[in-house]
Amino acid sequence: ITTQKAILTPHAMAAACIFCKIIKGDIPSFKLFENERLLAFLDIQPLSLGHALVVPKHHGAKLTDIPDDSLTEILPVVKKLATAMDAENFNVLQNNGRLAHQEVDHVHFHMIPKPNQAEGLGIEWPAQ
Ligand code: DGP
Repeated sequence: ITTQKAILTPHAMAAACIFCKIIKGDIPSFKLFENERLLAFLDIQPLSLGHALVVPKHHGAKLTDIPDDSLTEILPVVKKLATAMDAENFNVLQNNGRLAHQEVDHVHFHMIPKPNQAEGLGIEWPAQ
């Protein structure tokens, strides 16, 4: 039994990264927005209709691995998606590390619309 962890080079980590494969087009995704530095696409396990992910194209596992100028571009894209979806109620979520429920080690911001589930019943979503 070996307890040693495999050590991957940054290049090998990016090569194994599922979001890098989506960015490269090796894995299909439903793209919502793209420029040279960022990609936004629909989450494959949506918590609600329109659940989107915004990722920098450059591989970095956590928020702390991403240069500031790359970070400042992300929130305006999150805002663009929320506006485009008319999401009056939505959560922006960003997990770092396993204990914080990060499953994919490539920085990503969730934009999760909160549809008014009571709408069909004619009930207003309660203020929280
Ligand atoms: P997190 O727990 O914050 O690391 O969220 C990772 C999200 O990534 C999770 O909601 C599901 C999503 N996801 C994982 N694999 C894929 C994939 O291959 N395609 C897409 N579109 N989303 C994925």
